[in-house]
Amino acid sequence: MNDQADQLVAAAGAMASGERIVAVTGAGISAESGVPTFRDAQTGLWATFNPQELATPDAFRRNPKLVWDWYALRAAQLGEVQPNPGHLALRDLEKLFPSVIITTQNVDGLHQRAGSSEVIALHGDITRYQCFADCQGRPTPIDLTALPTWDATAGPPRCPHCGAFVRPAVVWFGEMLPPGALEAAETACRHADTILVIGTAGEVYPAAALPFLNPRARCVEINLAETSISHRMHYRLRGPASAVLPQLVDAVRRLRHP
Ligand code: BJW
Ligand code: ZN
Repeated sequence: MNDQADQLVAAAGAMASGERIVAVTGAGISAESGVPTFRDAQTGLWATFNPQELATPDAFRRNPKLVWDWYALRAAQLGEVQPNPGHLALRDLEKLFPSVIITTQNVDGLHQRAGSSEVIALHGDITRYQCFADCQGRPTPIDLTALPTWDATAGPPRCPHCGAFVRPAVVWFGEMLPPGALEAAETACRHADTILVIGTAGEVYPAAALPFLNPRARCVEINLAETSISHRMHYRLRGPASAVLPQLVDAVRRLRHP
């Protein structure tokens, strides 16, 4: 058996002996649905911009139209993509374990669309909007479809309550995570027997710290490549999440329901 096959069997064995699974997912799980990863999201017109410099409140303040257009393009692209076998394999884990909680950094909604029932969206939702000024308490949701049409060449629409710009309901660098989301994710990890760390570079905090809150949990990384947190994993499975996750879930199924 090669090393990868050994790791898969060992990871499946560790998962099968527990009851509570948490997945910490990142952009890599949606890559094969056709959603560019965060660091690969710069193609065409956007190739000259650093995504880390677009995903900040300062960038929006400096150039609201630039940041708005980047998000509008990405939100429009989501209309054309579907959950992939990786998302579906995570959903299928719910048939094998009493508790499966997905904590995702992704803003694409693909876990929810795949049918996973407990999804904690740590970095928000790119298809929702809110007032940049948080004028009616934090955050003020805004239904874009209920706004009067606006001149998109001039930038984002304005909040109907206070006139500030409307922004996507995502979490930018330097901002707090949605109320309760981090606490819920930390609690899930503290109770987990196995934590699957899937398709994330492990460089953005506090999400990158979640797998290590619980020294009792077994951590399984699924990624195309080594990451900043690979060395802290108990098992490392290399390959595309859309292929590796179905293999892992099949192996666990055979152990739980022989
Ligand atoms: C595949 C694959 C395939 C590809 N199969 N794998 C502690 C230390 C240092 C700094 C900080 C710290 N705590 C907080 C900070 C500051 C900051 C931070 O982390 N900075 C770092 C750069 C160091 N964090 C924050 O500001 C956070 N807020 C916060 O902490 O609030 C409290 C606070 C506030 C103020 C002051 C002090 C404290 C908020 C972070 C918000 C991140 N937001 C973004 C944008 C969301 C909206 C959008 O999408 O535009 O979230 S940034 C971006 O990174 C996005 C992603 O969710 C996130 C993570 O990216 P991810 O998922 O890892 O994607 P990639 O592209 O980086 O990697 C893809 C991976 O997939 C790679 O490994 C590939 O190999 C792999 N892959 N194809 C399997 N098919
Ligand atoms: Zn407002």
